Amino acid sequence: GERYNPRESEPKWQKVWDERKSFVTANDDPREPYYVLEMFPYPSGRIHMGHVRNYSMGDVVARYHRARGKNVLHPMGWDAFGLPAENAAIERGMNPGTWTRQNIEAMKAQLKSMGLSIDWTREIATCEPEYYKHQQSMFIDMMAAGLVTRKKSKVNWDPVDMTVLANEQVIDGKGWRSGAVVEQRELTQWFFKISDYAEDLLEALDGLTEWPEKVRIMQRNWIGKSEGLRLLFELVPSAITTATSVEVFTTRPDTIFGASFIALSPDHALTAELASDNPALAEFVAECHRQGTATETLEKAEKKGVFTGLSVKHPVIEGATLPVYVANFVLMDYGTGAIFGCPAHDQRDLDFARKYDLPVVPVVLPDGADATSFAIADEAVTDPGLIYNSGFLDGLTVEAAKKAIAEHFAARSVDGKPQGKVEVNYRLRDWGLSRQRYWGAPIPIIHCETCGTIPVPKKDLPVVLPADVSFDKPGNALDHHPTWKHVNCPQCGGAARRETDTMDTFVDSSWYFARFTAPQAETPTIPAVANRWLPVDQYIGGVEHAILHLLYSRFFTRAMKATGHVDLDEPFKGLFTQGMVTHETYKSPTGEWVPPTEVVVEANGEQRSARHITSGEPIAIGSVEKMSKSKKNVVDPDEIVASYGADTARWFMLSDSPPERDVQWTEAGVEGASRFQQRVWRLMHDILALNEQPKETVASSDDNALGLRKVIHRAVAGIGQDIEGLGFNRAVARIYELTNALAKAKEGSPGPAMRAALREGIEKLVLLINPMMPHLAESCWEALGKQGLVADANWPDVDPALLVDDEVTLPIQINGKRRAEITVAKGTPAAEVEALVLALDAVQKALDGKTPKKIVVVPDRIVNVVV
Ligand code: ANZ
Ligand code: ZN
Repeated sequence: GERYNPRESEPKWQKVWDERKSFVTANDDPREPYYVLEMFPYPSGRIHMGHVRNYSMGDVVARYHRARGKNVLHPMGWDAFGLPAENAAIERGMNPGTWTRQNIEAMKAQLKSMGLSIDWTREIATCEPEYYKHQQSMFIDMMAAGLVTRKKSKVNWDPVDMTVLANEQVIDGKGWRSGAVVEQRELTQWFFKISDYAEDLLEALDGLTEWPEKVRIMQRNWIGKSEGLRLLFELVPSAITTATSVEVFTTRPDTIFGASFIALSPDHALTAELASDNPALAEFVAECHRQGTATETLEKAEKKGVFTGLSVKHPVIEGATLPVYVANFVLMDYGTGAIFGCPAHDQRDLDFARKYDLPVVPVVLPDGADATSFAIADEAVTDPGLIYNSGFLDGLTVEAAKKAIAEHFAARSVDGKPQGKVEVNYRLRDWGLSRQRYWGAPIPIIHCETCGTIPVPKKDLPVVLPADVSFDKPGNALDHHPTWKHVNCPQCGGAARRETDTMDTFVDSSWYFARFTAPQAETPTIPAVANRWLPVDQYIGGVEHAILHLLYSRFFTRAMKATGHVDLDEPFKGLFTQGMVTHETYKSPTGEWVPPTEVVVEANGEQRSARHITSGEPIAIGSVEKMSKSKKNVVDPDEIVASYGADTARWFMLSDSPPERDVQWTEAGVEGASRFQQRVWRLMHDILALNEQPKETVASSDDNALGLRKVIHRAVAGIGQDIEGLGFNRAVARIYELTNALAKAKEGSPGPAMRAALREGIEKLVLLINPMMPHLAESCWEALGKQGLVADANWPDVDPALLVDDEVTLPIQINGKRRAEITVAKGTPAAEVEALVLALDAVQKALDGKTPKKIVVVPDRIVNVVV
């Protein structure tokens, strides 16, 4: 028969789906809504294999639920603002918008060639005024609702990209894009008050039962709730300050008897006061500022400090004092910006104490340790245990001691205030959204000398980015624009200035899922429509977004609720984070990375060797790594689609590994997928040639046909369950099994019942492969002479009677020893079983011509033969 030709059929079906608007979704469709969404791509220029994997999974879910009769929303758009466009524009002397829109066109064509069931009429690009206009309008609403503030703050400044970075964009003290060492600067910035929602965002994690546990843990840690004590230490009077006390925040007040020093942040008010008269301290503070604010930097840096000359009274040891230091590891924007150090039970404090020769007194005795010999070496001990060396706390557990000491300090006072106060702290900071860059949504604010900071009136929205910008000078091109920022104040009419900061691109992606529900609406959302679609039933994307994007979206949804744009808290009901696509790496004799397209790999048994495709020089096969441009181990989706077709690429992406794990792209794997496609096509033709129609029932006397029907129905039920549980690789495995069963049953000359079962099987198989290989499925469907498109067909029905396992295997014992077994229909009468057993070869042999004394058949259980 003829080979299946994906190059011909794939574009053909894509055109048919387009023309028939097969995947256009109506908001007023009465069927049950189902919203599946993959994280929208950044329009970098080309799609990569990670996208192919992500969108293949989403498409299986979308097509499956369509087939299940749901009204499926499966949209796509572009996360189109951001630095790379600006950098590319600078390099190429192009406007970032032109670059971005070209990329969108190219990538859209690539996505279309994958045959995804996307409603393209809902496409949005966050860089278009039609989109960011609504974002600006919501910013103004959020401002009115008290969810936006402007404050001076220390920011991470990327000296190469000349922009502020969020803490999360600072990796190992360096800018995530530029790699430049990040500095600290003080700037007036716009913030969303995400910290107002810290407790709610934390508590609601428990309800997100369809999220991966690891993502919930990451968010929990990011929010970083800690319950502790604010504790006042009385300063020993000194000529160098008028201050009388220092307040610290601690989560371990139970370790107070082990305290050996106090440390202030370099940014603490008292530090500043002391530094004005203390050059050594001033120099240390300056050094800390050069070090950067990123948490990671601080954690890795050597713990250092300077003694201030001050000391405090020990709050529980009569007559003792503790020295006060300024230390580089104490942050100003957490707790009170001051700590007490207990070196025995905190690693930072221990490192510090060893450096400055401070006492190390253990006060928690780990379970099983001996009080007389227990000592601290290089590692602080954080294991649970009982308090000792601690006066009235001795013998208590850590938890009990925390309570007891909190009560103790609550009852005492320093400076006329309670000495101790229980307090909850969150690590989560407000979300700084200001970016000093051109390619982002303008923050809709006007600064007037007389009236202050005024939101742009909604009738004047959008505040459109000017297209005529130049990137000659580093920094913000909006700021350099000759006219754009000069406006009249909407309030007094006087000369005023536009805000030139633009919004962090994470703002754009924090609500796009809501905009998809009514992408052309005059308002940010149509609340009734958004509420009907949201939350997204299944969201799929990379785990790299586990914290930022997902947390911001959760906050933004709450903010949209507070401002009346939606009526829900949680945007994503189901979340799935997929693994990465990996590939072997290759290196030339000179140590350069070589792309897979230039390598020929030969296998000789276990031994594999590689050479260069043209030069023939030996190539070293390296480790399997995430596909990346830097290691050149990338495979271009376009090339794969051109040579094997989209269905093959999709099938392979889904088949080889569980979706949460990494999948290794191999030539052999792709070829296997391609062969399977041909196999289905041939099988379909072979069965078609049998020229039989499926039948609803089959006589139970036709065991083989009945057996095949059971295999078919079990496959249908199992594959449905697998897809619902996102076990795509298991679904694929079952499809292979079913295909094998059909191919086997077709051998010989099947009778009419079997032919009917085969026809039923192939028709169902086509429906089952449709979510993964939709083009092949349409071609088969057409060849089988079925009405309409398989894209519109229902998921195959399962006959529950065929799922019942109605056979039993009975062990056969001869004189008490198990000699054989027999499989019969459940409930087969004893006499019938007896006859079948006696006819068995194994039984005949064991009897050796004798007649059995007795045969006992326990129906459906066991057969005993006594000779
Ligand atoms: C004394 C102590 C003893 C502490 C001990 C820990 C262990 P979490 O749990 O992450 O909230 N800390 C408080 N404010 C700080 C700041 N601004 N910069 C740096 N460190 C600060 O951490 C709370 C603990 O971190 C607090 O409890 C404090 O050290 C320190 F055996 O107090 B602890
Ligand atoms: Zn004014």
